Amino acid sequence: MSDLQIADLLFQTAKNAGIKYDSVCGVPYTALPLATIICSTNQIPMLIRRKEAKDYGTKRLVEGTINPGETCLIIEDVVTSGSSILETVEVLQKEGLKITDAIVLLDREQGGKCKLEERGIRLHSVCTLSMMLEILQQQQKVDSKIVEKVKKFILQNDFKPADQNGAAIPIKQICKEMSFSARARLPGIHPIAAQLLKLMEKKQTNLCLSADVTDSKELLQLADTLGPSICILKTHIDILNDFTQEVIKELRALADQHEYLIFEDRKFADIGNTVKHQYEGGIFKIASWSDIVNAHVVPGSGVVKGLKEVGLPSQRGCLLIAEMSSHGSLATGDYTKSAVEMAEENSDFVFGFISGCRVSNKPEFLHLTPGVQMQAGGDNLGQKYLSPQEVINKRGSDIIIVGRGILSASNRLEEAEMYRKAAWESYLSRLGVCTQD
Ligand code: 5BU
Repeated sequence: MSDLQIADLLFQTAKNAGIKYDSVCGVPYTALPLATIICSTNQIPMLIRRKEAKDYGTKRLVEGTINPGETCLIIEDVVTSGSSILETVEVLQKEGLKITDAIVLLDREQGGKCKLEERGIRLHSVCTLSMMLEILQQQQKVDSKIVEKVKKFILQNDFKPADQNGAAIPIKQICKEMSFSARARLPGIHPIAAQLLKLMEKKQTNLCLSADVTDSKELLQLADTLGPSICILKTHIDILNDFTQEVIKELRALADQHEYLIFEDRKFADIGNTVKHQYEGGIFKIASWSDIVNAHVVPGSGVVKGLKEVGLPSQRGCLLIAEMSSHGSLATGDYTKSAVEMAEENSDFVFGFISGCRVSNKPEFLHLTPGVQMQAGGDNLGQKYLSPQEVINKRGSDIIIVGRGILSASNRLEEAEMYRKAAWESYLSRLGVCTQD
């Protein structure tokens, strides 16, 4: 394969991942010609990192036009532990540049991806060692014994350099995935997602209360008592018998006091122009007080575009309904896939999903799951329940949404605390030993 073809593969990988960048820098030295081809073919400004500063003239470590605040894409041929990419990243960051992504031809799966993610850099590879192995096996270029040996090697050597005691640990054990606070620091993360992830870590809660009560006094009392235990208070504002904007004012003040977000579970599902009015106006004026809203994807992307026109200027966030908890739900398969695609195309406004399990592996998207009770089962109107452990630990969701499981208890606070602890412990156990951050 020629350098031209490799450069094109790298460029296309960045394009497919939807990465936005202003310049490109190749990690010296092997990736320099690749970065050069990418930049000259596509008319992108190029930066060159010198490994040694010149001892005459400008003494610059980076050549090219540096505009602090701009984003530079890193290009590399092969990544092992990620150290050489990080060396280049540090030099560029010192110059005031932002680094959000790196593209490599081959990820040898020896800790690089995790190490970079910890520093807020996403690694995209054209190929991984495992993929290469599979191709070679399919083409019968290697026998199965070698395949097994290499697979074992990858598993054993996907190392993070060392733990606190200096001992190397297989990466798969210690870094199954990122912590909430590490995700909050991901470059380009939606501000609502960042705020939410931070407060979740601070309050140690991934519990969303579904405050499905019809009396505003009861709603406010719930918000005040359970506020410290929750990360989100979910409302159905149109079920209140005595709604006034005064209630909203008090609800908002409690949200700020107890540091949780408000999520009006409005499930918008009309054409863009209509949902825009529903979101902004009417008696509820949802956009003026609800940090988060959600939408069905059944109308197509117009629904998100309409909501975005209202929500984006005031930094609101949206969740797409990728799956539903109810029996016989039609939100499955290709429908769910389309929801994920729509979220990716609108990630300036959409920061996650309502779903029964993790539907996207992008750590910047949050997953919220309704239909949760300690005891599995359901109600007599089609609701289906899973336990917090099942939802968070096994299905990889981030936040449990609980309504009647808490509301029907004689001591709601005690019950909420039980759900909070169960969901939080499931999250910690999902992280494995990667609880340091
Ligand atoms: P429950 O009392 O825990 O069953 O309440 C669940 C809440 O979540 C309730 O407000 C529903 O409207 C909401 N919900 C749901 O149950 N299932 C879904 O798929 C979606 C929302 Br979307």
